[in-house]
Amino acid sequence: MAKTIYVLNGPNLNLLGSREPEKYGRATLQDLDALCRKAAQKHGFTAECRQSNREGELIDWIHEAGAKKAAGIVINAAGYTHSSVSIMDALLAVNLPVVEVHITNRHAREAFRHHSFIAMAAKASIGGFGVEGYALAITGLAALIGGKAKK
Ligand code: CA2
Repeated sequence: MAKTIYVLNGPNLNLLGSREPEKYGRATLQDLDALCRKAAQKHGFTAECRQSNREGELIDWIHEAGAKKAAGIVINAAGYTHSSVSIMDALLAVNLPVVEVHITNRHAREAFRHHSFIAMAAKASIGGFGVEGYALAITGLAALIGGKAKK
């Protein structure tokens, strides 16, 4: 059975496609999930896509990924990126390969978005490619852990 990559999305990303399209694009969360499933499949993995507006739920899913020995985690913690020591601690605790992804280039935005707690628990970070960045993050994670590309 294909190993699983958890794709976790944080607060407000359920609004993708319906608000601020100039910043976050027109793809919906459903479109994003489909894009991730396709990218994972291409590398011989299954994507388990989840979104929550609650910090504790995101932490529970990180623990679940650890308990189920997932292949890795791709995470856009959204606003929690800049505030959540607890999400960082959970990622460090499960000791899985983590790739941080952001839709926008947070370094080109307000100063408070420049610091990321998630980056401290991640093998790599990517941002500024819109939702396509998730496919790039999955491809990068697969390369890090030795996924099998499918023709
Ligand atoms: O660029 C990203 O992916 C962010 O993680 C998005 C977060 C922001 O706080 C980070 O600094 C960078 C905000 C997510 C808000 O999601 C929305 C999606 C559509 C419409 C409105 C908000």
